[in-house]
Amino acid sequence: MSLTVQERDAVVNLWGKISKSSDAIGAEALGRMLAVYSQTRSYFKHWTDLNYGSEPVRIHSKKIMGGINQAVSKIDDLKGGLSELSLYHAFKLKVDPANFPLLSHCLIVVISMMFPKDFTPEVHLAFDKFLAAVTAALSERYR
Ligand code: HNI
Repeated sequence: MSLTVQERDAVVNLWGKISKSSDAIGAEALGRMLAVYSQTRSYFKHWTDLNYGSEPVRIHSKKIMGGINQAVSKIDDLKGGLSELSLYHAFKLKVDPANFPLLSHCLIVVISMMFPKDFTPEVHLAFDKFLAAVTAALSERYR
């Protein structure tokens, strides 16, 4: 499910506009994932506070958004670009890849709320496809 040239450009263009807010986007999205899909909390039991707005959530969300930033910069080779991160989630963290779409969904919700003018239906579609490709790339090294 590869992105068309127009979709690719729409993602890169959106990211150019919103990435300066990536700390805020990430903290909101991760906080929501942990609140709404509470089964995801099981991977973060070692944190002192998993609640929305907490320090560990804010710190970790920066790492996740670093991963999204890396994905945008490797948009033409997501499988190669995210290979190490996929291996890490598969064999070190043992995160069930069924969780990746849950975070993707929270990211879509938060970006659409924070950037309603930029998040047109076309951009929404392109970004959704991009996150599905990120999920596929992150799931690639599980086997
Ligand atoms: Ni994920 C660590 C990126 C989804 C559970 N994760 C990271 C790191 C990055 C990252 C980057 C830090 C790596 C390092 O330290 O070298 N994670 C991403 C991205 C996505 C994602 C880009 C999806 C778009 N991770 C998820 C999901 C879960 C998840 C959906 C579980 C529900 N990730 C983890 C855990 C860690 C982690 C657990 C280690 C956290 C810690 O504090 O030890």
